[in-house]
Amino acid sequence: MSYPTPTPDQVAFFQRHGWLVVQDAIPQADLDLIETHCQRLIDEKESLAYDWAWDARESKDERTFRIIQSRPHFVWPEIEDQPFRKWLAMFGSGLMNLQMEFWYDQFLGKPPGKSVPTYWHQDEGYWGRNLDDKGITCWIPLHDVDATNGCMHFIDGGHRQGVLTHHLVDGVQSDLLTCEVDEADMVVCPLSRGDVTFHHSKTPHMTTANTGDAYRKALANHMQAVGAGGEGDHYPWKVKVNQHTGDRSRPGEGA
Ligand SMILES: O=C(O)CCC(=O)C(=O)O
Repeated sequence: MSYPTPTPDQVAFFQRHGWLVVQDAIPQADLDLIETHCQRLIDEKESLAYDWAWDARESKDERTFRIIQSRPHFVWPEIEDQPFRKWLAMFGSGLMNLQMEFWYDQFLGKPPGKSVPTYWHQDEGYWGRNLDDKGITCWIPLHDVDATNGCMHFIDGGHRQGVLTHHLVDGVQSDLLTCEVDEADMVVCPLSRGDVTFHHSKTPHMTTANTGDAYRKALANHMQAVGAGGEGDHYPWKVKVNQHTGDRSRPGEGA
């Protein structure tokens, strides 16, 4: 199996809706490799990961890791040479009609029984005005997903409605943000292993809590337009939390 190129129909769908499901995009053997390395991020989460939904009642040493947030690169530097990495930028460029480059990734693991949703947000809400219409994300689940174990949900066409006001999530002391959306336009995207989603950096999206009996494991790959310069010119709600030192800062203050 080889990696697909975007068809004109897929490009038109993405531009209209702000999201796309690509079936059978990633070969199973490549997913096996990604999954093997990401397992270490789960096993050694205390030293290798943040808790993206760090409960405000927990000290740093007591974090329950309701959403494990880490980078495969920490345990697998060769990830940057993997075929799927090159494919992401090619496919994302086609969808955005812009030259896109890989920017950064996040492994997001939701433990069975004690996770929370990754609440509604737009990626630009985190990244700032610098990435205005210049980002795209490819979300790769490492197993079958549906609404019971944390699949992607999108607001259809939401990429055309500007950046919504975000705020920190009550009871959480990490940088997790959320915004209010009209769920009348919500699309739920169950996927089989090998399928992926792409979404525009302004598309509101969320994943549900994992109520299944195994870890929900996914790799989110963020791309930016070549020359965009990364995050910056932050919105006022943006907070940076360093979970190694406990430092909190507000880069968006005064924006
Ligand atoms: O996997 C998740 O829980 C959320 C991923 C996400 O929000 C993203 O890829 O932008």
